[in-house]
Amino acid sequence: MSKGGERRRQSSPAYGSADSGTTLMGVMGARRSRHSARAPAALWLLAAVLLLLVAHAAPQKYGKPDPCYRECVSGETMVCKYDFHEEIYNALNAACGRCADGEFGDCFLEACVQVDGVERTVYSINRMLPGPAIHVCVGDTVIVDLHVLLPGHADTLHWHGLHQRDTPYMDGVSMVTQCPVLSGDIFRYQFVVDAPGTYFYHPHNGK
Ligand SMILES: [Cu+2]
Repeated sequence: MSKGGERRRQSSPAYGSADSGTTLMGVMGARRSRHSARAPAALWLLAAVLLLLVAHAAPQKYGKPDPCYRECVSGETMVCKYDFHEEIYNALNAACGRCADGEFGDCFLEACVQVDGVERTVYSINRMLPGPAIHVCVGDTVIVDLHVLLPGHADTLHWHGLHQRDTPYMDGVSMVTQCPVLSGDIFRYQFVVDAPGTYFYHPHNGK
């Protein structure tokens, strides 16, 4: 949610507006796009499509805080670095305490992935689903080190809606702009955010 131009309050919802902010939302564990390879049936079942949320989601609740979550000032840019650990993870696991037994407060414990309240396996980033929101300002450089921890699988992250004019190889579509990243490998995405708005990222499974 960057605010290019004038100073504006961070709490101002950029979501779905023509505001000058940029927010990248994580949509993991869920749907892969049409052009992605087929995932095992189990994973399809397990992964629910979770879309967009919060315009001003809190900084990453698991892992390091969002380094660039700030009030944007025109001309003041930052380099914003993130580590994303993408792994197969179980929703409603022990991290959720007694969430499934009706202890509502437990459902919001750190690293608890609720999905739709059904135990299942999902792809998560930093044990969050949706993945961590990235809040940056126009002109910021986003660096995401994607650690793929998906035994038997390979993946990429597609930064949906960003033009990537000078960095097309950072678009993140498997077999189109890059080869999929094998499990155990790390791939660095690096690009400058040149447009305000709210966007989402999602995986492109390739194997
Ligand atoms: Cu995509």
